[in-house]
Amino acid sequence: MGIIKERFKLKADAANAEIKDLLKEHGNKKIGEVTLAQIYQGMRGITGLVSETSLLDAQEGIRFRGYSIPELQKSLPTAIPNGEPLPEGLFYLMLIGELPTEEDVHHVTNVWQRRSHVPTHVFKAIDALPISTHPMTMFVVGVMALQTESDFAREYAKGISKKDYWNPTYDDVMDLIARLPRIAAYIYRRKYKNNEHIQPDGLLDWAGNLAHMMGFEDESFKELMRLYMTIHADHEGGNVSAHATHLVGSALSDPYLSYAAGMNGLAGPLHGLANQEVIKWIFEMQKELGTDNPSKEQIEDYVKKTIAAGKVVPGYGHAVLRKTDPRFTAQMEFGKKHMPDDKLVNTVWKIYETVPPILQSLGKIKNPWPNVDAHSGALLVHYGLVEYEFYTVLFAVSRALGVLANLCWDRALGFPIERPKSVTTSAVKRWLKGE
Ligand code: AMX
Repeated sequence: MGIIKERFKLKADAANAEIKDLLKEHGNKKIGEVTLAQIYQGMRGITGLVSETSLLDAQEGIRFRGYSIPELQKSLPTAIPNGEPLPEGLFYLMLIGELPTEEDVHHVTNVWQRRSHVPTHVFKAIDALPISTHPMTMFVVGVMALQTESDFAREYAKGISKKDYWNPTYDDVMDLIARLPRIAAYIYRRKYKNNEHIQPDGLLDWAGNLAHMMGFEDESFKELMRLYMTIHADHEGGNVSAHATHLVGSALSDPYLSYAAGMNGLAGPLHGLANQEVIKWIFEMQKELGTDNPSKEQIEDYVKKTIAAGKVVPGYGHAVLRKTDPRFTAQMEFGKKHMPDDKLVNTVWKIYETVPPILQSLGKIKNPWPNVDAHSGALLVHYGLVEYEFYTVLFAVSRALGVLANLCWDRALGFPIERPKSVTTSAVKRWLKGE
């Protein structure tokens, strides 16, 4: 058994015993109340899931196993001195629950390198789609084609004990994460770079290799990919992509099926697709105003026009967060360090100064502050990654780290099939009448 798998098993056994005791003693304690409004309004505020990898505080933002993004930037191993964290380290932290050493992180890099071979039929499945297909559709089709490789599905068909579900799940998770950069880069080069592909570099880390295979050799772009893959990885359990992966996994669908389901959710404009929507919205604003350097007043007018047209301002607002997203701030810091004079990046910062008071003045928006998607596109455009329909694929590669580390825990903790109760409005009316 590999060393990380062995450590995970030890941690999972200890957690299982702890949770058993916890439920024995406190299983009947009430954790909250549910109002009628909540069940009609997206279950907002209802605690109904366990997700060990990260926790979101409405004011402070995300913490991964207790560590904030700035803390991780200080304590996770990097590829270059004083560089951005390696996402391999974040995955280790989410899976094992402890900060990794340099050696642990190199080990994860090596394991993913070894497992990264993508079978030919996956590329053929992607090639069967018209070139106009959205990159997220190509991506999910690629993941689904890869499902032929599932250890879990094979072992389950043979007849595996419940106690051992975690084991082939872990192997599928490591294989799938290892192969995603190749699939993503293949889609990028097929759609935008004349179908001319770049072979992986066996000496590079996971995110560095993704940049390389996409055709970006600039060291600071590789650093951006390391940061991007780290900050987009997880946002506790209730967001659409994490919840959908967990839900489908609860039916014992294997990690490929579960992750594909989650990524279909990430492809929605209110979730992961918002990163492409932000840049599209800024490009449209620039076109309409006839300038690539709009003033605050011009931005203000454009924002008001967007809202008056019944549309949302992409990149702003959040279902849980109530302050500026620390993932936005981390990208802003990266911008200040690497491209302080970039016009588009400066426009993003001007939008940040303009939008919150306007949204606040509407009186109905719970969070007028920017989320992760408000910034990411402008950094990518700076390096020449202008094909914004591709942005959600990068988000998806990163999100694999969180939702799949979670899936390992779901199977190791023996979580059952998820099946909340639903009601009809007629049933609600009868209940209100006391019938
Ligand atoms: N622009 C304009 N209106 C907005 C808005 C925005 N950015 N954010 C929220 N609102 C509106 C809602 O549409 C809603 O209007 P309604 O009552 O007329 O239907 C009202 O304000 C109250 O919404 P809320 O409770 O504050 O937000 P929510 O929890 O229902 O939705 C979210 C959260 C993210 C879907 C929403 O803020 C939004 O649509 N934002 C823009 C899209 C976006 O950036 N999504 C990415 C989120 C992060 C991610 O998942 N990657």
